[in-house]
Amino acid sequence: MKRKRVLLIITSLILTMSLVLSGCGMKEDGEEQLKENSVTESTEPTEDESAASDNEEGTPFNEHGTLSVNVTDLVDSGGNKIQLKGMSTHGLAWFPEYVNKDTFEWLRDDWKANCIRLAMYTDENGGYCSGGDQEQLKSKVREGVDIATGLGMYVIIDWHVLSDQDPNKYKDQAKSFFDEMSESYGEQGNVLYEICNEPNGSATWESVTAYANEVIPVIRANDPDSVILVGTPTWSQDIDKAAAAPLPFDNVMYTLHFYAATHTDWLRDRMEQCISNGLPVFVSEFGICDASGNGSVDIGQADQWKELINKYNVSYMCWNLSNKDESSAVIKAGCNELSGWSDDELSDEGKWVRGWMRVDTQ
Ligand code: IDC
Repeated sequence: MKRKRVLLIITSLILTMSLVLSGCGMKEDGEEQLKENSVTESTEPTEDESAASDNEEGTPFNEHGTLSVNVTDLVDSGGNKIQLKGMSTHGLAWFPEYVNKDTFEWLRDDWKANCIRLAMYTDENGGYCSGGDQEQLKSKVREGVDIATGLGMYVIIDWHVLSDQDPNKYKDQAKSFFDEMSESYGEQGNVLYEICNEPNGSATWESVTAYANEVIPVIRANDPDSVILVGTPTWSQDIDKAAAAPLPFDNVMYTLHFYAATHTDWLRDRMEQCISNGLPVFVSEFGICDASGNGSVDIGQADQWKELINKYNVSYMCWNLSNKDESSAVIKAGCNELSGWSDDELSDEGKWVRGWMRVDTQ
């Protein structure tokens, strides 16, 4: 009897232990499974999640997700029209200090900007192709993209062609630059690429087309559906040339730039005409002073631009985020604050454009 009881106890002990052990085994497997899943989730975020990962609810990207172009409209992931609005930096080589979290966050929260344009000059002094430190400039661009991404804002990487006139001049550098950038940000839905700021001088729509036909496929290989902005001849005023011979790619918009004290009815008429003819237009740069970026502002003309731009829900980015002593700088010369500007610290253009962005929030 005694032996039997001991045997029974031993058998039940063995049974219990094996059950416990197999239970542990199952649990471990289960845990492994969970871990595997979470690793898979975090290494392969969907396009929308990747930029939203560290931004709070209610940020522009969190609300609108990945953008695309629907005929003339920029639309969000739900297919609703969206108007991007915000500030363009001055040249990143000249005013790098404004690429910081406090500045972008202030623009987002106080000005109600949802987008930042990072202007990287190509040919001016310190430009990417004219003696600038390329690694430093690229890391500035990356810093700007990362800050905007963390804040849930859209961001435009602008290859700022100006004195080089024809974008073909530095086409090879543009191709490797955009290859690198789109390889890094191909998974992010908040990054837009502007492949040439303002073709001018000898650049024709044919030469811009030839350039775009080489640069856009480089971006598309890494980032098949991001929105790409293309500058038009005569400092991005000849959108009518683009309307007559648009590029053979999806999710492309054509840029129109204006300076209100110089460009008036005739350019507004052109914009309206082109949009009515089906051209997707994006105002990736404007000022309310004259085309030199200086001189006095023209509020009357600026108001007419604003009305037209809002009528067609066109996106608008203001030139420029700096305290340079010129009227297109939105911060007064002498004010060295990087955020939290009072009205007194803003230029006339700064006050006017902040008012526009804040009133027409979406
Ligand atoms: C201007 C800057 C000025 C700088 C100059 C360099 O405001 O501080 O010295 O570039 O050439 C544009 C250009 C933009 C110009 C701006 C005003 O895209 O780079 O910035 N402008 O001239 N197109 C029309 C006007």
